[in-house]
Amino acid sequence: MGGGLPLVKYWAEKTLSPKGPQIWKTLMHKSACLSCAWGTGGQKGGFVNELEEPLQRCMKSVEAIAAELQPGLAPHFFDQSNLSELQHLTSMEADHLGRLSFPVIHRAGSDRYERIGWDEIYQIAETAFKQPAERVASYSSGRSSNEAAYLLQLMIRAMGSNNLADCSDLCHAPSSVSLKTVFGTGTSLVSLESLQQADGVVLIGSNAPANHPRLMNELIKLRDRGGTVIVINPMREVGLLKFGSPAFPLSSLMQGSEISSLFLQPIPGSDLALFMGIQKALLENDWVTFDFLKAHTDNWQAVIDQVTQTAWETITTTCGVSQEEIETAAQMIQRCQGVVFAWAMGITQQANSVDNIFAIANTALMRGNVGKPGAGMMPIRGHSNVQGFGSMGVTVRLKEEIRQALEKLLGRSLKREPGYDARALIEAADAGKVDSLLCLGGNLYAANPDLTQAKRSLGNIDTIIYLATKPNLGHFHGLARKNTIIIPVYARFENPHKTTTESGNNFVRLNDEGKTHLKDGDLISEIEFLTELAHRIHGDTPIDWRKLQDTRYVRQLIAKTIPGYEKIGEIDDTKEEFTISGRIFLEPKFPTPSGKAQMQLTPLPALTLPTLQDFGLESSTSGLVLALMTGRSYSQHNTVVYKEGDRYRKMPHRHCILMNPMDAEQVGFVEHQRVSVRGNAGQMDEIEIIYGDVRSGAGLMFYPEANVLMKARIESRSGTPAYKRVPVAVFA
Ligand SMILES: Nc1nc2c(c(=O)[nH]1)N[C@H]1C(S)=C(S)[C@@H](COP(=O)(O)OP(=O)(O)OC[C@H]3O[C@@H](n4cnc5c(=O)[nH]c(N)nc54)[C@H](O)[C@@H]3O)O[C@H]1N2
Ligand SMILES: Nc1nc2c(c(=O)[nH]1)N[C@H]1C(S)=C(S)[C@@H](COP(=O)(O)OP(=O)(O)OC[C@H]3O[C@@H](n4cnc5c(=O)[nH]c(N)nc54)[C@H](O)[C@@H]3O)O[C@H]1N2
Ligand code: SF4
Ligand SMILES: [Mo]
Repeated sequence: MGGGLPLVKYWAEKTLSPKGPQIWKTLMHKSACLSCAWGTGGQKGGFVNELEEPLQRCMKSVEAIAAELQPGLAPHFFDQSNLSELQHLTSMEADHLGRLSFPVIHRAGSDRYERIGWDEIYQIAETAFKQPAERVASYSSGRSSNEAAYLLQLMIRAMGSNNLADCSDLCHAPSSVSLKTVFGTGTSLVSLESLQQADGVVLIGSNAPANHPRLMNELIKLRDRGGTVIVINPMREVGLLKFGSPAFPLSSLMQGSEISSLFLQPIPGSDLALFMGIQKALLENDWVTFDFLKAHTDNWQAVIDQVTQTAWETITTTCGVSQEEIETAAQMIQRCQGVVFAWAMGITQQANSVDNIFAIANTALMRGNVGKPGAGMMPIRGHSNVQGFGSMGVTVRLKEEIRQALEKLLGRSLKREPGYDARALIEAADAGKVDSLLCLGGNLYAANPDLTQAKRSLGNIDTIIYLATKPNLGHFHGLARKNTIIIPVYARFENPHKTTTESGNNFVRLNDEGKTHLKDGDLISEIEFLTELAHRIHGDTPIDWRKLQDTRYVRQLIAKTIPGYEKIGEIDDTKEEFTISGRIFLEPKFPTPSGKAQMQLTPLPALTLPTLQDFGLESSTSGLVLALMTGRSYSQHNTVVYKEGDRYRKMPHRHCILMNPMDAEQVGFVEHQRVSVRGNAGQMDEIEIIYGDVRSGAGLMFYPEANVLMKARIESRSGTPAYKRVPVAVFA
């Protein structure tokens, strides 16, 4: 069971610790949870969701707050620690150093970071970002506010650059691309309210018990009202079978609530075939609602023909799930009045991710499960404000209407050529095409595949400026050629001004001002730094950047230029949090040129794996090749590890590979044996085998450590790496 007693114990431990009162205070602060994009918290108080339902904070929220409440780094920390020492730290050790509390610089040739004053920071930054526009770039991670995101893109675009790489490029970009193609909108079509009216959920490639715990409450409630949950995941995640939530104390203290009505375990990367199978079963049983297809979709006939022409055997051998199980899933979907299709990284971090989502959309449309209450397409977003970053224009795929509004604002035309996304940025830097990089949060180094390349690429950039709350591996390994500056910023609940964030359910929250516990620190707000830098680069016309230090004025610009965000202009007075207009679809009319959903053909993936010899190993080597899924443990937030082990998967530390026992024993391995794992970019040795309920042929390891292994394949339309099907050789 996921959640449950360990969870309650963790709550108690954390909140009764000496830091407890501070954690409680922060939990009660009127601001959105830092952790995931489910988006709990805000003006209604720390513990409610947007429907004012109580007890909506989870232990992930506590974990994230506790990490930001660490003491600051000691003033002489960097004088006493040289880089080679810092480069030996693990992710967890780096995070546990404490909060960044004064600005530092690493200069070429030095063996350490040293303190730097603000005047010099601005001088270096100003010179760096006055380089030719195509040679400057930014990268961002979705923890910062809408206001910071908006200012970042405005400043970079005003330079004439579109190089606005973002963590979403490594995450849900395929969802934005495919939803836009099919429905003319890039975000979830479902609100929380609408989810609560569904009687079916298909949860695909998501470990929600760990990464979006409050979504589990919705699944428990759905099961309680007699609804159906179909889970699709090559790994039988324990919390997807049963989950205990503190919002349901009885079930949590007893056995936990049953989550999945049906659990399907496809081969990693094969979900598209599974969904074509469900479509085939719907078709063969006469369950397709043709009236809906005719009235509300284009291209439906071609999609139906494609399904007819695809043989069952091709489908079942591609996905490794039996026809019988697929038919059961189709029947369950057919019996529901309204089904929400929700997905996360198991779907998006694939070489055919965009097609994957097309296949989910086709399935939903065949039963008319989009454009009505209680049904629809729901990407489960990552970082707490990652979706806000996209809305604010931090994207390489800027909406035409935003471009026009920004052009009016800036009084000049903006560049049309697309900029670098996260992968393109690394490739461009590797080729020596980038001089200056501003990182608004995140860990560009460790989030990327092929850490050797990431390090080399960042080392080709003259100046890198990191704005961050806590030290991470990127600060120590992602060093620029000349100057690397780390600027300590306030966390969301510490900012001296109000900010806003957008949840994955398209709900905008208002975050109150706060105070930091770092009394002797020399920190700055992201807004202050960005506006001051923009002022120095761009002057004060046509934009008075310094005036924008009052975030109320930023919100007014957002209201004028970002579609659906009109209400943000008055939020300071009304305090009214709101759902962005034009995002939730309760009728099957979509913002495409014809008003209909554009169904897409979905070619089946060819899922072959290389041989041991392809990895340069002798054929006599004892070992096997697996499709490795790399993702998060139960106690980490992205590249930041909070705790070494993963108790739910019984992995005691980070250097484990979870395997199917039959796979292991077939080649003579035993549990806890140490093996080597080799990908096409690198090798990890002394990796402990842990047995788990993962489907045969697949394995699971944790990122960021596993990112040394692969040069990931990149999906061409979204730019997102295939982190979830990495061919690796496992050998003794
Ligand atoms: N506590 C916590 N919360 C977080 C985060 C965190 O690190 N920690 N990160 C945030 C961010 S940025 C994101 S993007 C989300 C990530 O949330 P998730 O997407 O849930 O995270 P992952 O660990 O990447 O796990 C994805 C799941 O996909 C499954 N999977 C892998 N391959 C396949 C496949 O081929 N098909 C299917 N159907 N499933 C597959 C894996 O078994 C795993 O259960 O969480 C957000 N929330
Ligand atoms: N192999 C593999 N690789 C992956 C993934 C995977 O599943 N497998 N997942 C991918 C995904 S989905 C994502 S989203 C990326 C994550 O990539 P990133 O978003 O780049 O990385 P994070 O680890 O979330 O960044 C953490 C850092 O953000 C800083 N930070 C925290 N809060 C704030 C704030 O309020 N302001 C500022 N300025 N800084 C702050 C802290 O210093 C912290 O160390 O990784 C990707 N990489
Ligand atoms: S589900 Fe996500 S947003 Fe809600 S409390 Fe947990 S981590 Fe925070
Ligand atoms: Mo993400």
